[in-house]
Amino acid sequence: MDSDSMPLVIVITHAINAFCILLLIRSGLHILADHPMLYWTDHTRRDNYWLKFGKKNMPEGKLWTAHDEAEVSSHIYTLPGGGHHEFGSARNWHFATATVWLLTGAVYWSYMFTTGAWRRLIPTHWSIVPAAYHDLIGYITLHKPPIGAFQPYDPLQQLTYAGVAFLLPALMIVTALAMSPAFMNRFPRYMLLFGGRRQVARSIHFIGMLLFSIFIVIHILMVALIYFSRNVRLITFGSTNAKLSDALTVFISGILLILVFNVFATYFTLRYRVGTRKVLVSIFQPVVNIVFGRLVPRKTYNKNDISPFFRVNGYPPETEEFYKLRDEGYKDWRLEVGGMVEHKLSLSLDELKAMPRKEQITKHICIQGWSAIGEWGGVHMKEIIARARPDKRAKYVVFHAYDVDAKGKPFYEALRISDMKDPLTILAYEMNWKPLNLEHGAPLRLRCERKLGYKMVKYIKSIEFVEDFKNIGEGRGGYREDNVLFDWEAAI
Ligand SMILES: Nc1nc2c(c(=O)[nH]1)N[C@H]1C(S)=C(S)[C@@H](COP(=O)(O)O)O[C@H]1N2
Ligand SMILES: [Mo]
Repeated sequence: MDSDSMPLVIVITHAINAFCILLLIRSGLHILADHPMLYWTDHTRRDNYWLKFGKKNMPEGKLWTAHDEAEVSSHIYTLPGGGHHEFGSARNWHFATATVWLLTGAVYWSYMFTTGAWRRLIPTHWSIVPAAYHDLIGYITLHKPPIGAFQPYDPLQQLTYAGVAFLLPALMIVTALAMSPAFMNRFPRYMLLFGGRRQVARSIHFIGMLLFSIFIVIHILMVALIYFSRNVRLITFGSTNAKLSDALTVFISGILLILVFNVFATYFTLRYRVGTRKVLVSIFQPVVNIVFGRLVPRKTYNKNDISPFFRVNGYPPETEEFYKLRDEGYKDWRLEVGGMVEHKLSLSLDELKAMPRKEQITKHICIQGWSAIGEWGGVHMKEIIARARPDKRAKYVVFHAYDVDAKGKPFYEALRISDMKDPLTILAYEMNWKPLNLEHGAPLRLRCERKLGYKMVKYIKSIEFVEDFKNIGEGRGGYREDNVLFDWEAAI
């Protein structure tokens, strides 16, 4: 056998990639399980999906929420596995791994393009197509090509690898960006790639995952069946001159390491929920902050774009205090504004309605995956800030709500004061030109269009300006961050 070699950079990036891809697929499947429906439209309803997993059907005539639609997913196929409670961890795994995967990809792509090594994969002549077809027929009819056919790859292999190493990752990145509310609302033209529809990007991202999975299965089979001893030397030591026993030891250890890591990842994530969140978030948060943190939303829609159906998340408050306010048409309800401010405020609904009115038609993106377009009418947050005059030291605004969970913990979310200056950050008392109804957050809710839905607090009770949020709730800056381990930035 002629000696052959594979550059060490490729050996290493290939190994890291194998490690990441499995984590990405498994955490991605858990994310999907939290809203197990895929659509081609952003007006998501419970009957206009093109693909649905699970058997749940929501009751007619009774209030249900998108959280009720989440499916429990298996610890084997998904990371970490479990119900909605662990969905935040799944996302944290997905984004932390994606960060490592992107860095690895950057090293790999830089190497390929700066050294001319791309010629190993990217075809430069059309003749590769018939040659690849010839190979395909060969494989289908179970004819093993001679070893000399691999220089270093045979044409079919070269085409497939080029697709998997360049096109498919690019597709995953392009569709991932289009799912971020911050990115989507800042770059509406980019969204035209997907007909302006985020759900198209989400569906294609899923199909990309399927293509990766199909590739992985066939790839493993082929390298195992065709000249395995050559392949295993190349992917471990980068040279066909390596000793087979050494190569096998490294290869088997690598596979075991990946399997053990996956088992431990689930165990640790469920056993040390908060600690795992901290580590994972610290990996991707800086990247999210740099890439998505400064994107000021600008996209608004027209009256004809409004969705006929708008899902609900979060049940209306069930406290005596709130029942009384609700039953009396919120006449005694007051928005209390306090914390580090010069002027504390206590505003009735009529006083809020007397302030300059702002109206906007925007697309809501829930972290779970669904979306809908609605009209929101209310007061811009800058009106509140101008009247309350927060202290210079205050950095965050905390929105406290009336709803309390079964353990007695109230809903709240903290955002940056700078987010309040966005043209699309309002306190809405109106939806689709009607007074905000009970399900969608009466009497007042936040709209901050660069964020995912969970930041947009409904049933607002008070607003507090603070320097830090570590003394509120569990200190992670929001009810969802505290309880289901979502990340704080809520931009992707
Ligand atoms: N007070 C409160 N606000 C909340 C929630 C909640 O449970 N309680 N859920 C959030 C989530 S996860 C989403 S997606 C949106 C949903 O808004 P909608 O019910 O109007 O669709 O509200 C957000 N605001
Ligand atoms: Mo949500």
